Amino acid sequence: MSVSGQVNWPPEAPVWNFTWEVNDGDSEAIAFRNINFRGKKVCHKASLPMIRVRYDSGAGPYKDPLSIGNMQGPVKVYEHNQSGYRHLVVESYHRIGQYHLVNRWFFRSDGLILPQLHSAGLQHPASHQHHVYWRFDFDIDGAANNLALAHVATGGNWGYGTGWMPLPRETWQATSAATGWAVLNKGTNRGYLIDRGPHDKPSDAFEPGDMYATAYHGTEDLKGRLGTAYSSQISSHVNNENIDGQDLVLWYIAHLHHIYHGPEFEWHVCGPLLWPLRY
Ligand SMILES: [Cu+2]
Repeated sequence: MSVSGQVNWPPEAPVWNFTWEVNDGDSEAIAFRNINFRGKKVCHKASLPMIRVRYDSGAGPYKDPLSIGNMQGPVKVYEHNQSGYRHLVVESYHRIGQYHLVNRWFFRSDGLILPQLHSAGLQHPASHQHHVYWRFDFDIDGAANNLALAHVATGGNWGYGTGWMPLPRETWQATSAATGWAVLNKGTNRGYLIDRGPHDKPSDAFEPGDMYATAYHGTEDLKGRLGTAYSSQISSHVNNENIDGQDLVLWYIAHLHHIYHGPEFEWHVCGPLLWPLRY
Protein backbone atom coordinates (compact mmCIF):
# COMPACT_ATOMS: atom_id res chain seq x y z
CA MET A 1 0.00 0.00 0.00
CA SER A 2 1.23 3.50 -0.80
CA VAL A 3 0.12 6.68 0.95
CA SER A 4 0.22 10.26 -0.25
CA GLY A 5 -1.06 13.74 0.47
CA GLN A 6 -1.15 17.31 -0.71
CA VAL A 7 -0.07 20.33 1.34
CA ASN A 8 -1.10 23.99 0.92
CA TRP A 9 -0.08 25.74 4.11
CA PRO A 10 -1.04 27.83 5.96
CA PRO A 11 -4.56 27.28 4.66
CA GLU A 12 -5.63 30.94 4.86
CA ALA A 13 -2.59 32.21 2.89
CA PRO A 14 -0.41 29.34 1.64
CA VAL A 15 3.37 29.80 1.34
CA TRP A 16 4.22 26.08 1.16
CA ASN A 17 2.86 23.92 -1.59
CA PHE A 18 3.94 20.31 -2.24
CA THR A 19 2.83 16.71 -2.36
CA TRP A 20 4.23 13.87 -0.28
CA GLU A 21 4.17 10.11 -0.73
CA VAL A 22 5.47 6.91 0.82
CA ASN A 23 5.52 4.30 -1.90
CA ASP A 24 5.26 0.58 -1.42
CA GLY A 25 8.52 -1.07 -2.48
CA ASP A 26 10.67 2.05 -2.10
CA SER A 27 12.81 2.81 0.94
CA GLU A 28 13.32 6.57 0.91
CA ALA A 29 10.90 7.39 3.74
CA ILE A 30 8.63 10.28 2.70
CA ALA A 31 9.29 11.58 -0.81
CA PHE A 32 8.29 15.25 -1.12
CA ARG A 33 7.51 16.34 -4.67
CA ASN A 34 7.19 19.72 -6.36
CA ILE A 35 8.07 21.78 -3.30
CA ASN A 36 7.16 25.43 -3.89
CA PHE A 37 7.78 28.30 -1.47
CA ARG A 38 5.83 31.51 -2.10
CA GLY A 39 4.83 30.19 -5.50
CA LYS A 40 8.43 29.55 -6.62
CA LYS A 41 9.84 26.10 -7.29
CA VAL A 42 12.44 24.82 -4.81
CA CYS A 43 12.71 21.05 -5.29
CA HIS A 44 11.45 18.55 -7.79
CA LYS A 45 11.87 15.96 -5.05
CA ALA A 46 13.38 15.64 -1.55
CA SER A 47 13.80 12.37 0.33
CA LEU A 48 15.90 10.28 2.76
CA PRO A 49 16.98 7.25 0.71
CA MET A 50 19.80 5.93 2.89
CA ILE A 51 20.93 5.35 6.46
CA ARG A 52 24.14 3.42 7.17
CA VAL A 53 25.28 2.48 10.66
CA ARG A 54 28.78 1.51 11.71
CA TYR A 55 29.51 -0.01 15.11
CA ASP A 56 32.88 0.49 16.77
CA SER A 57 32.90 -3.17 17.69
CA GLY A 58 30.98 -6.36 17.40
CA ALA A 59 28.34 -5.95 14.69
CA GLY A 60 27.39 -4.58 11.32
CA PRO A 61 27.75 -2.43 9.38
CA TYR A 62 24.09 -2.03 8.46
CA LYS A 63 22.00 -0.24 5.87
CA ASP A 64 18.64 0.64 7.40
CA PRO A 65 15.83 1.29 4.92
CA LEU A 66 12.94 3.58 5.90
CA SER A 67 10.01 1.98 4.13
CA ILE A 68 6.26 1.64 4.44
CA GLY A 69 6.96 -1.89 5.72
CA ASN A 70 8.59 -0.63 8.92
CA MET A 71 6.53 2.56 9.27
CA GLN A 72 4.41 2.65 12.45
CA GLY A 73 1.07 4.37 12.08
CA PRO A 74 0.19 6.98 9.48
CA VAL A 75 2.27 9.88 8.18
CA LYS A 76 1.50 12.79 10.52
CA VAL A 77 0.96 16.30 9.16
CA TYR A 78 0.49 18.97 11.83
CA GLU A 79 1.24 22.54 12.77
CA HIS A 80 3.87 23.36 15.39
CA ASN A 81 4.62 26.77 16.88
CA GLN A 82 8.04 27.50 18.32
CA SER A 83 10.17 30.62 18.91
CA GLY A 84 7.53 32.84 17.34
CA TYR A 85 7.39 30.86 14.10
CA ARG A 86 4.73 28.64 12.64
CA HIS A 87 5.91 25.34 11.18
CA LEU A 88 4.20 22.67 9.19
CA VAL A 89 5.58 19.28 10.25
CA VAL A 90 5.38 16.13 8.15
CA GLU A 91 6.74 12.99 9.78
CA SER A 92 6.90 9.22 9.68
CA TYR A 93 7.86 6.89 12.52
CA HIS A 94 9.75 3.67 11.83
CA ARG A 95 10.95 0.66 13.83
CA ILE A 96 13.94 -1.38 12.67
CA GLY A 97 15.12 -4.00 15.17
CA GLN A 98 15.64 -2.13 18.44
CA TYR A 99 15.75 1.25 16.69
CA HIS A 100 13.07 3.89 16.88
CA LEU A 101 13.43 6.35 13.98
CA VAL A 102 11.42 9.52 13.42
CA ASN A 103 11.79 11.11 10.00
CA ARG A 104 10.58 14.65 10.72
CA TRP A 105 10.51 17.58 8.27
CA PHE A 106 9.76 21.13 9.44
CA PHE A 107 8.62 23.68 6.86
CA ARG A 108 8.84 27.06 8.60
CA SER A 109 6.62 29.96 7.58
CA ASP A 110 9.67 32.05 6.55
CA GLY A 111 11.02 29.37 4.18
CA LEU A 112 13.45 27.48 6.44
CA ILE A 113 13.33 23.70 5.89
CA LEU A 114 14.60 21.39 8.64
CA PRO A 115 14.82 17.73 7.62
CA GLN A 116 15.65 15.79 10.79
CA LEU A 117 16.23 12.19 11.70
CA HIS A 118 15.58 11.38 15.35
CA SER A 119 16.79 8.01 16.54
CA ALA A 120 16.65 6.10 19.81
CA GLY A 121 17.25 2.56 20.96
CA LEU A 122 20.32 0.33 20.76
CA GLN A 123 20.76 -2.61 18.43
CA HIS A 124 24.03 -3.57 20.15
CA PRO A 125 25.70 -2.35 23.35
CA ALA A 126 28.47 -0.38 21.64
CA SER A 127 29.15 3.11 20.41
CA HIS A 128 28.30 3.63 16.76
CA GLN A 129 27.78 6.22 14.05
CA HIS A 130 24.61 6.74 12.02
CA HIS A 131 25.26 8.19 8.57
CA VAL A 132 22.07 9.76 7.26
CA TYR A 133 21.72 10.65 3.56
CA TRP A 134 19.25 13.23 2.32
CA ARG A 135 18.78 13.62 -1.42
CA PHE A 136 17.64 17.05 -2.63
CA ASP A 137 16.68 17.18 -6.28
CA PHE A 138 16.69 20.96 -6.45
CA ASP A 139 14.85 22.78 -9.24
CA ILE A 140 15.35 26.39 -8.16
CA ASP A 141 12.89 28.30 -10.37
CA GLY A 142 12.78 25.21 -12.58
CA ALA A 143 15.19 22.45 -13.57
CA ALA A 144 17.39 24.53 -15.88
CA ASN A 145 20.18 26.97 -15.11
CA ASN A 146 20.94 25.80 -11.56
CA LEU A 147 24.39 26.07 -9.96
CA ALA A 148 25.85 24.48 -6.81
CA LEU A 149 28.34 26.42 -4.67
CA ALA A 150 30.50 25.54 -1.69
CA HIS A 151 31.45 27.97 1.06
CA VAL A 152 35.20 27.56 1.54
CA ALA A 153 37.09 28.78 4.60
CA THR A 154 40.03 29.89 2.47
CA GLY A 155 38.03 32.86 1.13
CA GLY A 156 38.28 33.96 -2.49
CA ASN A 157 35.58 35.68 -4.54
CA TRP A 158 34.06 34.17 -7.66
CA GLY A 159 31.26 36.74 -7.90
CA TYR A 160 28.86 35.10 -5.42
CA GLY A 161 30.17 36.65 -2.18
CA THR A 162 33.39 35.97 -0.29
CA GLY A 163 34.20 32.29 -0.01
CA TRP A 164 31.38 31.10 -2.28
CA MET A 165 33.03 28.86 -4.89
CA PRO A 166 31.01 27.53 -7.84
CA LEU A 167 31.12 23.77 -8.41
CA PRO A 168 31.12 23.47 -12.22
CA ARG A 169 31.47 19.67 -12.32
CA GLU A 170 30.10 16.73 -10.41
CA THR A 171 31.98 16.46 -7.13
CA TRP A 172 31.88 15.48 -3.48
CA GLN A 173 33.28 17.17 -0.39
CA ALA A 174 34.35 16.21 3.10
CA THR A 175 33.91 18.21 6.28
CA SER A 176 37.33 19.81 5.90
CA ALA A 177 36.56 21.23 2.42
CA ALA A 178 33.50 23.42 2.98
CA THR A 179 31.44 24.99 5.75
CA GLY A 180 28.20 24.96 3.78
CA TRP A 181 26.66 24.84 0.33
CA ALA A 182 24.11 26.60 -1.82
CA VAL A 183 22.11 25.95 -4.95
CA LEU A 184 21.14 28.99 -7.02
CA ASN A 185 19.28 29.72 -10.20
CA LYS A 186 21.82 31.67 -12.26
CA GLY A 187 19.11 33.74 -13.94
CA THR A 188 17.04 34.80 -10.92
CA ASN A 189 19.70 34.48 -8.17
CA ARG A 190 17.13 32.80 -5.97
CA GLY A 191 18.36 29.76 -4.12
CA TYR A 192 18.74 27.77 -0.96
CA LEU A 193 21.65 27.62 1.50
CA ILE A 194 22.47 24.26 3.04
CA ASP A 195 24.03 24.59 6.50
CA ARG A 196 25.37 21.73 8.59
CA GLY A 197 23.12 20.79 11.45
CA PRO A 198 24.33 21.70 14.94
CA HIS A 199 24.69 18.03 15.91
CA ASP A 200 26.19 16.77 12.65
CA LYS A 201 29.75 15.50 13.24
CA PRO A 202 32.63 15.39 10.74
CA SER A 203 32.74 12.79 7.98
CA ASP A 204 35.00 9.78 8.44
CA ALA A 205 36.45 6.81 6.56
CA PHE A 206 33.14 4.90 6.63
CA GLU A 207 31.46 7.80 4.78
CA PRO A 208 34.04 10.34 3.63
CA GLY A 209 31.48 12.66 2.04
CA ASP A 210 29.35 15.40 3.59
CA MET A 211 27.99 16.47 0.22
CA TYR A 212 27.76 15.05 -3.28
CA ALA A 213 26.64 17.21 -6.21
CA THR A 214 25.57 15.28 -9.30
CA ALA A 215 23.82 15.96 -12.58
CA TYR A 216 20.17 14.92 -12.55
CA HIS A 217 19.44 11.64 -14.30
CA GLY A 218 16.11 9.95 -13.72
CA THR A 219 17.85 6.57 -13.84
CA GLU A 220 20.02 7.58 -10.86
CA ASP A 221 17.01 8.13 -8.58
CA LEU A 222 17.04 4.65 -7.07
CA LYS A 223 14.54 5.38 -4.25
CA GLY A 224 16.54 3.66 -1.53
CA ARG A 225 18.10 0.97 -3.71
CA LEU A 226 21.44 2.76 -4.09
CA GLY A 227 24.27 1.67 -1.78
CA THR A 228 25.07 -1.16 0.58
CA ALA A 229 26.00 -1.43 4.24
CA TYR A 230 29.62 -1.12 3.11
CA SER A 231 29.38 1.78 0.65
CA SER A 232 26.91 4.52 -0.20
CA GLN A 233 27.93 4.15 -3.87
CA ILE A 234 26.94 7.77 -4.56
CA SER A 235 30.44 8.25 -5.95
CA SER A 236 29.42 5.96 -8.85
CA HIS A 237 27.25 8.92 -9.99
CA VAL A 238 30.20 11.34 -9.81
CA ASN A 239 32.05 11.21 -13.12
CA ASN A 240 33.00 14.78 -13.93
CA GLU A 241 29.80 15.75 -15.75
CA ASN A 242 29.17 19.47 -16.19
CA ILE A 243 26.64 20.75 -13.63
CA ASP A 244 27.10 24.49 -14.19
CA GLY A 245 23.74 25.81 -15.32
CA GLN A 246 22.20 22.33 -15.30
CA ASP A 247 19.57 20.33 -13.44
CA LEU A 248 21.36 18.97 -10.38
CA VAL A 249 20.98 16.81 -7.29
CA LEU A 250 22.65 17.59 -3.98
CA TRP A 251 23.13 14.94 -1.30
CA TYR A 252 23.73 16.02 2.31
CA ILE A 253 25.10 13.51 4.80
CA ALA A 254 24.83 13.88 8.57
CA HIS A 255 27.22 11.88 10.73
CA LEU A 256 25.57 11.18 14.07
CA HIS A 257 27.76 9.77 16.85
CA HIS A 258 25.88 7.68 19.34
CA ILE A 259 28.10 7.06 22.36
CA TYR A 260 27.19 4.01 24.42
CA HIS A 261 26.76 4.85 28.12
CA GLY A 262 24.68 1.83 29.08
CA PRO A 263 21.25 0.53 28.19
CA GLU A 264 19.45 3.89 28.31
CA PHE A 265 16.75 5.10 25.94
CA GLU A 266 17.88 8.44 24.56
CA TRP A 267 16.87 10.37 21.44
CA HIS A 268 19.52 11.72 19.08
CA VAL A 269 18.87 14.14 16.26
CA CYS A 270 20.72 15.15 13.11
CA GLY A 271 20.01 16.99 9.89
CA PRO A 272 20.81 20.16 7.95
CA LEU A 273 19.24 23.63 7.84
CA LEU A 274 17.98 24.81 4.44
CA TRP A 275 17.62 28.59 4.26
CA PRO A 276 15.80 30.43 1.45
CA LEU A 277 17.70 33.08 -0.45
CA ARG A 278 15.83 35.97 -2.15
CA TYR A 279 12.37 34.39 -2.10
CU1 LIG B 1 22.31 5.01 17.63
